[in-house]
Amino acid sequence: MTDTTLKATAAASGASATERFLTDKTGSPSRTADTARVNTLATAVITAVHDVIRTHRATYEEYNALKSWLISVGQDGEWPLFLDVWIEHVVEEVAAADRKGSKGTIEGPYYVPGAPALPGTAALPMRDGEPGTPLLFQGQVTSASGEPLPGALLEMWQADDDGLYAQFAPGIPEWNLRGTVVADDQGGFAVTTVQPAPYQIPTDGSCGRLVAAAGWHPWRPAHLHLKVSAPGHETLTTQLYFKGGAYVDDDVASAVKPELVLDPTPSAGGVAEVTYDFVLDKA
Ligand code: MBD
Ligand code: FE
Repeated sequence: MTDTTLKATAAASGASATERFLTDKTGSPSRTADTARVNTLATAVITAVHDVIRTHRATYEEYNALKSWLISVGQDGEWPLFLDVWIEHVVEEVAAADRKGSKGTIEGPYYVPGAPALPGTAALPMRDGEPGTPLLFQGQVTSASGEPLPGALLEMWQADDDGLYAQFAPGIPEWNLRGTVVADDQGGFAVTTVQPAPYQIPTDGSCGRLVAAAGWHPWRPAHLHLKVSAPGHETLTTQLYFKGGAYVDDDVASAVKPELVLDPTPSAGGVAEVTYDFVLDKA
């Protein structure tokens, strides 16, 4: 660990993720909600739960365990984590069914808008001696019809070599390993960063308790997060993984796709290099 005195806790990262969601993503659901649609979805969810109870002959003890666990998820601020780990991948699958350009995947709970702007060739903000294997990540952003997209934005965020995210774990500079890269006049980018470590769901909160109680594991494979955007095009939310890395074939969040796995080549000076191009659908 880079810092042994500060520990990431479920309650602290959960509170930050909940606050972040409430700030960025809560529109006015009541203004846009369609009664028939709410009826359809809410009835279907409730009926699915009834079916589970009947099929598995769930007991009062289990009902009360569920009730207390659901209460603790809220108390720990872990609704964003729970939903993004175990539910979001299916929402993304349905939303992206007709996409023709690059594959996307889930956003997860740790995106923060407004990361510092950087030129197309740049290093992500990092500490002196930032631990981890240096990585040169380069490529080009084009439209589905093949035209370069000059000035496309690549918002990037990632965990550090301890698997921790700035703004969701203590003791890390605010924008560490977070940046908004502005592609060059050919849509090109060449970003220097470090390879992230796998991410472990906090073990001291309600999601960690579920994982332990069910005999699952709490890990996501190492990944880079990106939102790639350009005027007139659909924003691509994606993640990139590392071939052969731990948990690439067993992501707790089910968010790996074969098209999203990088295979960097070691090159001079211990820097791993990889090229990955993005294709954006027209809006
Ligand atoms: C992460 O870093 C993440 O990307 C997801 C999807 C869920 C939890 C933590
Ligand atoms: Fe992540």
